[in-house]
Amino acid sequence: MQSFLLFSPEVASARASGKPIVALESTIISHGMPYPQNVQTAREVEDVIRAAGAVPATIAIIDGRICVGLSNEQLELLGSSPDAMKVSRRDLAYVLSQKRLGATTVAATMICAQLAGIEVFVTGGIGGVHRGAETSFDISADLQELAHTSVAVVCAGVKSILDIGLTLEYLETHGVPVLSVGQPGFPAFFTRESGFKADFQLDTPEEQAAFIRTKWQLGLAGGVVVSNPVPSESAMPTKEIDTIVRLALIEADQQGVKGKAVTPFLLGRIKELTEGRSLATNIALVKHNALVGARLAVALNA
Ligand code: PSU
Ligand code: MN
Repeated sequence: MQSFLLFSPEVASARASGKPIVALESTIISHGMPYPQNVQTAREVEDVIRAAGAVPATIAIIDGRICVGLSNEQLELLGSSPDAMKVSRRDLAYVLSQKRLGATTVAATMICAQLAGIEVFVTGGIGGVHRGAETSFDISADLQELAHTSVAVVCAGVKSILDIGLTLEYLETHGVPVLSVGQPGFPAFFTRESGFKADFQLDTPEEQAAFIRTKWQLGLAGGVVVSNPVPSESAMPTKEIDTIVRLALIEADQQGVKGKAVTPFLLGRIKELTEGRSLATNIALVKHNALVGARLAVALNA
């Protein structure tokens, strides 16, 4: 599997000199934001990580290789190609063997990060248990990956397109700890509060690093969710986002959207229905997560 990895010069040199590295996913670029803001944001997020003393490694599947660290041209290709496939655990072998262009989800990015020896991964929101999962069985593969793969995932919680309570129950069943930063509450992506609490509030990178190290030293494999709320000034009004999410869910149901298309459909409709205002929130929270993730990677490296 190691032979599939292709490191960018920047990431290769960080590995050689033992610098802290932060993985970034690419589905957020290809399926999460419109072009060209997606490419611009990807670059700015990488710069936030560099400024905080770590090295960014954006991960994607290109030409039969798992690329760890992307050039400007590769980011541009990924962000502007409508045929980039959304790649989760199930899809990795297909995209690699067929040499297709693939954007990695949280689950696939965790797999690739672990292969590359990267312990911290920054994203916007993770997948989870969908509303109505008791009949649809729609539970994101991200949650099973968190159960097994030893990577810390910094996110702004999960969107209320999901059943947040059931998502947290699922994580508890699989022994995945959910940390929060700066508040006891588990955030809901666009808003700072979901109405649910995280398991443990750990505010400093040193405390977070000590927790994560201890978990893995105990032989307790699997991920850790580090939930970091969107900065107050960029949060969306709860009422507005609730109304829009309800509308988007009804449309998905009426149009019979199924399987891996569900999450991108809902994300896309939210963007349209908020007339782009959700995009500003999305960009702000990813950058804030990048800062928290970079500091965590530095602390883990110390
Ligand atoms: N949730 C978000 N933004 C995203 C995603 C989820 O708020 O961009 C993307 C991530 O790549 C995540 C994937 O891993 O969607 C989950 O898709 P699914 O629900 O099909 O597992
Ligand atoms: Mn799904």
